[in-house]
Amino acid sequence: MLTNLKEQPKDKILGLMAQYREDPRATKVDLGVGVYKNAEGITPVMRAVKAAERKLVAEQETKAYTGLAGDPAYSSAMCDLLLADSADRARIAAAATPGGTGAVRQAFELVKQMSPNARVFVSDPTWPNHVSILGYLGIEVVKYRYFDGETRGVNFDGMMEDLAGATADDVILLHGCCHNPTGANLNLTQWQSVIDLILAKGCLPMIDIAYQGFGDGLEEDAAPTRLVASQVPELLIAASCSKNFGIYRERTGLLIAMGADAANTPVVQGNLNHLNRQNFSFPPDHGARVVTTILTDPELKADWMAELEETRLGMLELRQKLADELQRLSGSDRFGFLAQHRGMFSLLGTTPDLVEKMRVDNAIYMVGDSRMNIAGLNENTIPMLAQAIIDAGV
Ligand code: PLP
Ligand code: TYF
Repeated sequence: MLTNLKEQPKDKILGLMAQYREDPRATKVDLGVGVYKNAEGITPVMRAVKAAERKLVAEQETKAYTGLAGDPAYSSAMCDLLLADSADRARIAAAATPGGTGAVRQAFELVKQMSPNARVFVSDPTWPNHVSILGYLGIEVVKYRYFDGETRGVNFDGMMEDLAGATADDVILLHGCCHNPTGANLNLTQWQSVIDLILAKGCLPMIDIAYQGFGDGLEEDAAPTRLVASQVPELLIAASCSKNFGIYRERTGLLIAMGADAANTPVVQGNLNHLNRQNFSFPPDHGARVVTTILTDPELKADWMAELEETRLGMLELRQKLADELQRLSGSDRFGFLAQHRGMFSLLGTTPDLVEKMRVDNAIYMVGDSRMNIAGLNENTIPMLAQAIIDAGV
């Protein structure tokens, strides 16, 4: 039976990681997978995470199963972090998931149950796993214009024109902050226009938020999500703790489903529990417990926020330095968008051929669509990258 299996398409981002590892050149620069790295190229365990883990080792009395939705204290702490007081908690159901990917997957499965004919509108481009999981589940994908190849900002008029095609059966998927892969984001006025469109069409918004705290700050990055939550009747949110807590391999995510009527919340919650049970029974607990420990302890929380803020400011500085160096080398402002983008990524907006040329000639590894992980840079590699970009003729 196993011989019936066909080869599956590989994840290009993960493939690039393997290619990088095999490159013997000492000067190689990894701008591929979306993992934060400090100036030494290390992905550290955050101080507050270490402290929370020590506390758990000392105090945790059981590792017996949690509930199907995970520990309610985790959902509650995460809703505080994400939503603050923007939404009526009585209308909210939530379940812990294996990472943000798990939340995305469970959300799409829920969509299939709720609206069998739903199409999911995704930005062009978007995180490849969105399209891949939707395809796997047999859900129709509609791409909406998003990235403006000229300005490297958002093509907002194009986006709104395309979103106008959504019906009450459909879902509009939005990146809460720090758009992956482009780094280009809507401002709050534009978010309000999207909300008005959603209300007019009666479609369901879904927000994928995987980088809260990596863009303009913890509160600022949550502002669009809160704006949406405070105005729409129904909302799905897939949240990830992988990046902002640096607990990638612990697989810590949360699916939030907000309904119009609090009386229906138990049914929604029951469906989230049911979906977890069908796929894996109980969600991973360790990462969720670490997050809960941090968010409910004022000292740990303050330390986590301080380290996250350092991380965020470090990435902003790298952005600015790269933009400055490119301005110096090119004698033009055409790379200024790098300093405007937010989060871990920027889409350079060049061809796969030039991306490949920079890999071959300069050992620079960016994703084929020209996405760069800004956190992969440091003082030494910024001039190398800038020169390679100019030499390649970008
Ligand atoms: N959504 C987006 C847009 C992402 O970039 C990521 C990346 O890691 C995720 C979701 C999910 O992350 P994870 O499953 O590692 O928590
Ligand atoms: O986009 C990224 O690089 C991150 C990490 O299948 C990632 O979101 C990449 C590929 C993948 C899962 C996560």
